[in-house]
Amino acid sequence: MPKLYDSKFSGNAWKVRILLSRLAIPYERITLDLAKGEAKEPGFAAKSRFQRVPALELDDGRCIVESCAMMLYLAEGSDLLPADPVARADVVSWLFFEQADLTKPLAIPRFFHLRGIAGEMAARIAALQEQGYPALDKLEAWIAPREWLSEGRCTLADLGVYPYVALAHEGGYDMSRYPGIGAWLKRVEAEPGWAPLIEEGAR
Ligand SMILES: N[C@@H](CCC(=O)N[C@@H](CS)C(=O)NCC(=O)O)C(=O)O
Repeated sequence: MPKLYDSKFSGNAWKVRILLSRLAIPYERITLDLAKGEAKEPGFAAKSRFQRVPALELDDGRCIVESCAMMLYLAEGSDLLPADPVARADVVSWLFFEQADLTKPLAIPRFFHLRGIAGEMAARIAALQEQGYPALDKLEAWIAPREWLSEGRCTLADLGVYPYVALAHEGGYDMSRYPGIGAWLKRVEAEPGWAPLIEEGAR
């Protein structure tokens, strides 16, 4: 059974957990405490070369790092990742957009809020939001007249872009500006296998 190394608040790990659940793949979940520096410990660093979660350890001991690489590996052969090269490239383009344009501007302000240091980091948050809002504007322009990001159905594109957009409000983003995104988030949440970031009852 594969092992998924994650952390409680990681949107990148949430992405992979939603996919594992959607594909009904059993796995062992190992949750690290990043605040205690557990991602930097030598045992974990030997598995995850960038010393970050998520990391997916396969039965033969090989480890896949980078959430989108895990998604591509796990979704191979499923209807979430088209076989046609052009359709596949379109789906994958959203994973690149998420990593290049969305993740940091959305995740870092959230991290400052979660750590209770948003006040002292206000200038940094404002600078990140200057990058994040234009990316969200592009996402809104694309999704508002559509139901799904690619292929006219739920694909890896939607599952990959979803987590940090769904969490953006925790970083102080005003998501009321984006009704199209709001409707799309609800569609993703109604998909089979979707699970909340923190399961009900978990502490
Ligand atoms: N591009 C990477 C980003 C992974 C990442 O930034 N992980 C964060 C948590 S979401 C982490 O492990 N940080 C290490 C630390 O805080 O010590 C991915 O998509 O997997």
